[in-house]
Amino acid sequence: MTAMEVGSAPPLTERPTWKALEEHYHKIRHLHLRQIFADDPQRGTRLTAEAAGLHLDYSKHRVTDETLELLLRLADDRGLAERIDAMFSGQKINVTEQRAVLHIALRAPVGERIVVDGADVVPAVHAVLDRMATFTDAVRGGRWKGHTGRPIRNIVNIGIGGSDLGPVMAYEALRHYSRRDMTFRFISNIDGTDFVETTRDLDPQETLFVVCSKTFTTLETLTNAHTARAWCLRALGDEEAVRRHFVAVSTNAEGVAKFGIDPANMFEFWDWVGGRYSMDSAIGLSTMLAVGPEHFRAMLAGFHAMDRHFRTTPLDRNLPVIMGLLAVWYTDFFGAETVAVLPYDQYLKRFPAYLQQLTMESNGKHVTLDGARVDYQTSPIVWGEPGTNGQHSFYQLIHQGTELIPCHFIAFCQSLNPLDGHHDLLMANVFAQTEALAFGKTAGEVESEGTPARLVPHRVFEGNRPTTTILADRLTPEILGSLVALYEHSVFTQGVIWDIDSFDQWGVELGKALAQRIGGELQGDGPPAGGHDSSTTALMRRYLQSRSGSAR
Ligand code: G6Q
Repeated sequence: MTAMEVGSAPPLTERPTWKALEEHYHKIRHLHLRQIFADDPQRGTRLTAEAAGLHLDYSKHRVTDETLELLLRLADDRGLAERIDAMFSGQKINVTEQRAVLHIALRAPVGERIVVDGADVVPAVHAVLDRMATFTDAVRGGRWKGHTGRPIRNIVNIGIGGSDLGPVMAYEALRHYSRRDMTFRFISNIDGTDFVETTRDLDPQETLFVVCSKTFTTLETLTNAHTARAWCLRALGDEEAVRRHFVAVSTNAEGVAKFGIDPANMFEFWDWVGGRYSMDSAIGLSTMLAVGPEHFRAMLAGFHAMDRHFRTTPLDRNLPVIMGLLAVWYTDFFGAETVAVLPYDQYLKRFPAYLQQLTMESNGKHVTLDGARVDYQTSPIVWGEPGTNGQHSFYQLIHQGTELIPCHFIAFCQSLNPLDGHHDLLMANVFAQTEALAFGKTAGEVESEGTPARLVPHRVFEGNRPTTTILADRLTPEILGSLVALYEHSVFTQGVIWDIDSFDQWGVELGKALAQRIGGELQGDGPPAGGHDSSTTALMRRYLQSRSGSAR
């Protein structure tokens, strides 16, 4: 089924497959996980799946076999298998921008053929990877020298959104594998504090800036890059220094040259890579500089293993499909508004922030592919923090609040830092939390512990809180790749069900345009131009007064 055919078919909520799920939801919405587990002693092993080094336990979900069957029928009805093929074969499934969506080509092995507009893109992907590796080896080997002949010790990535969140997350996730005698930093915010605090203790002679911008027009990134240039030239005093201290990652060679970066020092990617899907393109240069080409390629192999699984495995055993369908189930039938992502690994501390963009920028959409207003909820809000820290703050609401919050627990059986006793205790918390969330504690159980009657209601846990557990042996570069690809494809699955374009981001574009206009007014001499509402005008005036020192 093509995108257009899906778009012109009956709207989602009028389809028999959707109606069947609605009816089924009303039948099982009060069914408790205590009952579901009691009815099927094998459930904990039956509702699991494995792929690309990841073990998915989805048994603690408020689903029966019938629910899963109905969700899979919905996926068939939406043409999911055909849409997966359409993505992998380079069709222009980003319909509003008329672009192919081929982050999967970034991790395709040599010899695979993926054709866009008549040309196989895989050789170009590998040519860039090879250039990145050569450059990385030169920097890490001390052969790439700064302007004064000193080796590079500090890498500063300048980028924002998709050109920042992936690199930051990947660097933190793979810090264990990174060069400890080098410093890796990230500047994204236009707030000058970000630049000043990030560069405060760095020596410009030993610092290399990697300016990452797909368009090379983004205000924050260009402003920070200009500031970095001035910072560098102030210390090194010679325009020539830019060649040794700046490289760019972009699709816009002209913009890069205009900025003054030698196009020979530019690493290319392509318009068929979305910003939030670009951490495995040249946008990952800082990651490669941190962990080396071999680990970077291992990460790509992990991505690819999950891609293969997603493309070839029947939908009922397909990890991203199962996760995507469960997200739809809670979002649209239970009315759950958020999903908590809870990595029990300190190295994944930026993973929830990365997933916020991946999920919410992709599926936070209000119209279908053909422009009709949806009458159902699209993307859930994603949030989270690493465990066990979150347990001492917001888990209270997940356990006993009035919101239903499906949670993803992500954990590794082997620690990369095995301190005596720590890891068993960390994992004990994973298992204890998912058990408590599912099964809760009844009033009878609370009473039998000798709790005074007036406290019983306060100490009851209703349970029936759904969780997904994702386990892997160790956090390796391969596993990070599989994990990210798992979420990428789960997001795609949800977008297919909702019939939306998961690959555009008009909301982001709006912000870029608005700030340009007001920025111009604030930097002009006179009072703000008219045309704003009274609140915005008053706020701008208040700001200008304070800035000129006349505010009381
Ligand atoms: C990602 C979005 C957005 C983008 C940034 C940076 O999918 O498009 O987050 O990555 O706005 O854009 P540039 O890379 O073009 O600077």
